Amino acid sequence: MPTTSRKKVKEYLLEEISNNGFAHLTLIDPDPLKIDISKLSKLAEALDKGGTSGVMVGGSTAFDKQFLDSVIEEIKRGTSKPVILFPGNIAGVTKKADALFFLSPLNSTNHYYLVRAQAIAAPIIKLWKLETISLAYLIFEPGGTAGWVAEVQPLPKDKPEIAIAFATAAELFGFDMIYLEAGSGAKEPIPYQTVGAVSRFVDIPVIVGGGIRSPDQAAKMVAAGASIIVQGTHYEEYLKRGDFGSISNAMKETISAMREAARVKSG
Ligand code: 1GP
Repeated sequence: MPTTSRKKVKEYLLEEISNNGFAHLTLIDPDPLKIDISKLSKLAEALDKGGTSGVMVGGSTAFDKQFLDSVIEEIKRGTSKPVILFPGNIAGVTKKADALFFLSPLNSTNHYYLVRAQAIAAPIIKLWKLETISLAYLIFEPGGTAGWVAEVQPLPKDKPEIAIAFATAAELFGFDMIYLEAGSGAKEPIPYQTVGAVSRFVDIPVIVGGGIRSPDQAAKMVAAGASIIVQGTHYEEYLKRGDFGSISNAMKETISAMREAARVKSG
């Protein structure tokens, strides 16, 4: 979908949230060691059919720019939903995407990850006129690969007051959205109570990801107040089996469980 003929991505996501009570994003890690590029357009088609709202592309260890561009091209062959970059470093930035989560891991202890990498990339992102959605990225214990790479002091999962403090600081700084991250492939997602406590306190959309596998977990995140649910590993596992029909069906089940949770919540 050409960027000129469609709504801006942030506006589109906010509309999804206001119309359905949530949005769903699927994360694809553009790491040549993890992804079979020949399957990506079919994967994107299956995810689209299943009802995901868009595709995020990014990872902590990806650095092959040419491969990143090809990943985006292949995804776009399969879906017209927006492709949003989710960079772990400057190598994760390209103008081929529709938008970019301009993110800072606020609980990092390293200036490079907090703001210097973003500063290096910012002027070119602006010249490209690539849409940016500013994102406070809060990484919870145990931190996973993202937490290790970005040198974070992971937020405790069972201390909502600390998560609320960081999330509120993000809101007052003017970030567009907050991402509560349990780490890709986490055994357990962030506790629903913590997601609920943060979502009730802040007035900007809360994204939740990491370890969300079942429709029930996704639905409970929506019930707790999350606005956007991110899933990656769950669909990567189907992809390894080349089972595209199951990907669509699993996504449909997830979306319908989330819809029901949103209906109950608003009713
Ligand atoms: C990782 O939160 C995302 O940044 C997605 O996590 O791979 O566990 O779904 P999963």
